[in-house]
Amino acid sequence: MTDRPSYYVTTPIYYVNDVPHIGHAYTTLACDFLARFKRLDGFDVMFLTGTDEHGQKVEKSADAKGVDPLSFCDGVSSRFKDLAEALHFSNDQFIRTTEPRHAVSVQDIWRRARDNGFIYEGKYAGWYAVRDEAYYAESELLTADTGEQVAPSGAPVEWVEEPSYFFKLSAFEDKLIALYEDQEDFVLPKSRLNEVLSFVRGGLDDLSVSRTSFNWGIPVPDADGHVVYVWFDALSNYLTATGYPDDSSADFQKFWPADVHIVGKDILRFHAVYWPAFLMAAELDLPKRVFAHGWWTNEGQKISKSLGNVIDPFDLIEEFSVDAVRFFLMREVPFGNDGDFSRSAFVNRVNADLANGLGNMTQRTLSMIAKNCDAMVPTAGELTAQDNALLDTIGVVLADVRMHMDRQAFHHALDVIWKQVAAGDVYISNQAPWTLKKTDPDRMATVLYVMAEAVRQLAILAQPIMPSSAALILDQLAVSADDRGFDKLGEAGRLQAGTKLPSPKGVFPRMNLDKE
Ligand code: ME8
Repeated sequence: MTDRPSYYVTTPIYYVNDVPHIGHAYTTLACDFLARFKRLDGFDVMFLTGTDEHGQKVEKSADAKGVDPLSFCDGVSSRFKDLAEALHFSNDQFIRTTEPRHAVSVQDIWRRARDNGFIYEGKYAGWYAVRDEAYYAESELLTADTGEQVAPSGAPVEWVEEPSYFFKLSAFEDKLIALYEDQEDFVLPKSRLNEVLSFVRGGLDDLSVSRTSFNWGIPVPDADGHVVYVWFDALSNYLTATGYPDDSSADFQKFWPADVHIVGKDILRFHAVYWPAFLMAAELDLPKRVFAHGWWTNEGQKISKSLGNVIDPFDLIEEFSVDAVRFFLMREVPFGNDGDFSRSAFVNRVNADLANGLGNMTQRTLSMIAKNCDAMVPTAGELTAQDNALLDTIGVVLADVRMHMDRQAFHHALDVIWKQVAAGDVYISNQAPWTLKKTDPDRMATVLYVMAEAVRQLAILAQPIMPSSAALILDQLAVSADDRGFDKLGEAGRLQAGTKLPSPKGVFPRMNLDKE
């Protein structure tokens, strides 16, 4: 047992009606960035992702392919696992809602809510959008260009009438408002709280939480013919993965309640309204935060299969590199805002910050050391004010980076680190070790030592966003695997003069705008 603090971060579980695209990669990447950061910062982390496999949408997709739902789910779910591998995601678990342990968990939450008086039998008559797996009130519907009534998301709706169990959502209006008021930062970014509040203040109708017109789902306990509504089923995954309902489970005790559910803005209502209400009904602790990020478009257009402009993350990784893709997605757009993917923005960003930025700084430092210092960490003489200024500021940026990571302001965290890359660039240009080589070799050695130290610390800080490239840099500085945690920033992990270094290799190649 460790007494390290714990941190639990989750992605949405993705529907298996469609293969993974850049949007799914984005959310999981954000969680991976955070999980890796927390691990290096001394936390015991649980990072969960997975697939959402029940419901009418998945059943219809399987039917359309002429396969049984489970075989269909097996196929698509494994593509999401491949994506996790391709993007070097460090998830501790990959949950599938078709796993037997999940049915046990969902049924347990259901029974608790029911036994507390929050679930009752009735009949649903109203609008349903299969694409969103969501019920809509008549007043929420919009009229499409075709004249048809559609959901606010644009999804087609159908009229549904069936026997159903209802969840007494209406009983939670005041409790939810109190939650948003008391638990500051329950919803981030702050700007998104308004839409949640206005939805709740507008009055909450009871929610239909079982379906009887199809059977691809988890059976409702003690109610023949009913399957649990897919969102009640899906949201419960966050508990299942901790070992719930076994409340003696070490993971449940350590990791529940979750620190943050990171989701796209499209599913904020489910996470910030329904989920806390279900948990309150079952008398379970509430997650500490829901962060809703923005939406990616492709060269200005909505990403959709019908427009044929889906960005395939596997293609991007193949053409560029995993770390370039990871870096671009987190660095380019403030986390929380919408973003546009464009090839030119990608290439410009990666060339500026990686090839010319950290890459160039690393390359210059290591190749000068290889040529002029017997391929060993050089011996530093007395440090000047400029030397100390560079090392001291890099040594303390962690506090700022941590503050931004704790609020999921990932772009700010990267900005803080890349400001130090820029400071390193200014330092090396001012000190011009290539000139000192002839005039003052001892001073050159000191400058190169300071640069190597700067690169070491920046690479340690870059590990969560670019694990492979940062490892390649740290390998070239002969930093051992045990010396790569954040506790080794600053003085604690200083490079030792005389340490033999391997031959330097380029880490970030320049990218071309035109396709080869
Ligand atoms: O909603 N830009 O699954 P889903 C940014 N199964 N993010 C995007 C995106 C885009 N263009 N497209 C998709 C579901 N996403 C439910 C979740 S959780 C208990 C159940 C990301 O497959 C974003 O995170 O439709 C969004 O919320 C999620 O994929 C929707 O995935």
